[in-house]
Order: sequence, then structure tokens, then C-alpha cells
Amino acid sequence: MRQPNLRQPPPLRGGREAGAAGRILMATVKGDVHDIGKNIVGVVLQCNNYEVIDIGVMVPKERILDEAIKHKVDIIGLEWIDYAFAR
Ligand code: B12
Repeated sequence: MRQPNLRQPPPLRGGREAGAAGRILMATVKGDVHDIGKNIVGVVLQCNNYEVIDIGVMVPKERILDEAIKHKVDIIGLEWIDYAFAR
């Protein structure tokens, strides 16, 4: 079965500039590999003119903060499915 390519930037609505709505850093927290929901939310945000910086899964909190500062993001969006995974 052909898999959807969630990395492909979706078309922008209304011709507005990419990232005009804001810049969001997204990650799944350390200990957790679940990322399907994060990927869906990321695509929806890109379709609504957010610039999404996705740094993947199993990301420790120190790196999340470092990347947020480095990229000067407006929002940090995290996924974790079970509190027991989160460290
Ligand atoms: C797919 C899946 C997996 C896949 C994950 C693949 C992937 N790339 O994500 C695989 C097979 C790898 C997996 C592994 C494991 N899984 Co699993 N998995 C699931 C499953 C079936 C579906 C989760 C899912 O993707 N849902 C669909 C997405 C779209 O929903 P979502 O993530 O909730 O996202 C929505 C919202 O939460 C929100 N959202 C999510 N992220 C974000 C971020 C932002 C910024 C915002 C705004 C919103 C948002 O928007 C999304 C869209 O509505 C669930 C069971 C279930 N039916 O829920 C179990 C489940 C989550 N898994 C579970 C477990 C236990 C595991 C394992 C520990 C199993 C094991 N013993 O190895 C490992 C985890 C290892 C680890 N360290 O993380 C348990 C968690 C138990 C708990 N909560 O107490 C569940 C509930 C199954 C169960 N009933 O036991 N799993």
C-alpha cells in the first residue's frame, strides 16, 4: 500500500506567506515514540500558515528548550501518550 508523505509541505491557503501565522516547534517527548498525532497536527498547522519545526521523537527536554531558543519559536507543541513515558 502506498504511504502518505507527511513530510511533503502542503499547499498554502489563500496565498498567504508561509509561516505568517507563527513558528511552532514540535516534538514527541523522551521515552515516547508515538508521533502520528503530532504529524497530523503539524500538517494541519502548515496548511494554516504556521511554520513547523519538527525535531522528531524521544527528544529530551533540554534539547526541546535549546531548539526553541535557537529557532525563536512562538509556540512549543509536544506529544506524549502516556505520562509514564515522559522524562
Ligand atoms: C500506533 C500505536 C503505536 C505505534 C506508534 C507508531 C507511531 N509512529 O506513532 C507503535 C507500535 C510504535 C507503538 C508502540 C508502543 N505503544 Co502504542 N499505541 C498505538 C495506538 C494503537 C494508536 C496511537 C495513535 O497513533 N493514535 C492516533 C493519533 C492520531 O492520536 P493521538 O496520538 O492521540 O493524537 C491526537 C491528539 O492526541 C492530539 N495531539 C497529539 N499530539 C499533539 C501535539 C500537539 C502540539 C497538539 C496541539 C495536539 C496533539 O491531536 C491528534 C489528532 O487528534 C494506541 C492505542 C489507541 N488506540 O490509542 C497505542 C498505545 C498508545 N500504545 C501503548 C503502549 C503501551 C505502547 C508501547 C509501550 C508498547 C510496548 N510495550 O512496546 C510502545 C511505546 C514505546 C515507547 N517508548 O513509546 C498504550 C499506552 C498505554 C497508556 N497510555 O497507559 C496504548 C494506549 C495501547 C494500549 N491500550 O495499551 N504504539
